Amino acid sequence: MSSPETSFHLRPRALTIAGFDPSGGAGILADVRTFAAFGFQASAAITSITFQNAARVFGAINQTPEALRAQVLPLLDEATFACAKIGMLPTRAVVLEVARLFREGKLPRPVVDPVIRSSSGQELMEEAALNALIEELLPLAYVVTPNIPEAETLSGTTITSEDDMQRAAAIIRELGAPAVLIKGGHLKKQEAGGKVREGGSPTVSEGSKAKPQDESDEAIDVLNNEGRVTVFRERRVSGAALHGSGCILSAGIAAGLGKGMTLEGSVAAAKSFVLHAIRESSGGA
Ligand code: PXL
Repeated sequence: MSSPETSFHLRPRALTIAGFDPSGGAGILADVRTFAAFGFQASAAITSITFQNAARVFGAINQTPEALRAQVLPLLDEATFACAKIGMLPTRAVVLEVARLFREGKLPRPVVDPVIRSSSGQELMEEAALNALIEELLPLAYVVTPNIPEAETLSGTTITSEDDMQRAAAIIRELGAPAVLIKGGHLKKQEAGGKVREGGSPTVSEGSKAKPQDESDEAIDVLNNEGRVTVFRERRVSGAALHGSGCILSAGIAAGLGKGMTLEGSVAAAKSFVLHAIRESSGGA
């Protein structure tokens, strides 16, 4: 019989390059938990050590590009990674180094979670890093996964409806990302249109048909995969805002891709994993 350690070393490998949140809610610890749950051996390179709790971020010590490279290179010497995700990138220099590492060709195309602010509202990325992320990293990504405020920043638009989400996703694709998933958790309740679908089954949209409805109790995510739009509709879990849910989602998508699933299938699998985590954290079944 194999011990958990033995089987761990037989698993496919997944890499996260992200920030460290000591609370374990977000960042690398959330990614590692997610990769493990999807059956991967997780490796991690830290871009920043943050000081925070659920209420606020107190500060951070960002890593240098050299420290980041020094963490990643020894891993590449001995392992082949099935999937990768990128989270918090605090500085322009770190963004450029990450882009360089991926361009060197030993890593699979990453899921890029463009972490700009913490859920408690503090900046986690310096302003000068954003252009580098757009210019250098979006074209290397498999998919980029902004939430609504991040999608507004990337697209330069205001998002208050499902139509706006679709428009912003197309704009972010024009910036160079082959695929974009905009997470609608921050969309105001009355602005999400359409019918509630149980189980989060995706509906393929044939255009912009969103109509605002007050009754809507949905969380909507919009995926634009090389021009093919899929809208994921999920019943909103009332009162739920799980610190780190964006990290868990992007790690879960990377894991699905690492298992050879389609992007649409990976997003659906990651979403149900996040929903499970939200239900657990809010004491539900
Ligand atoms: O959820 C965004 C996020 C990502 N990565 C790190 C974080 C946070 C939010 O606080 O701390 C390290």
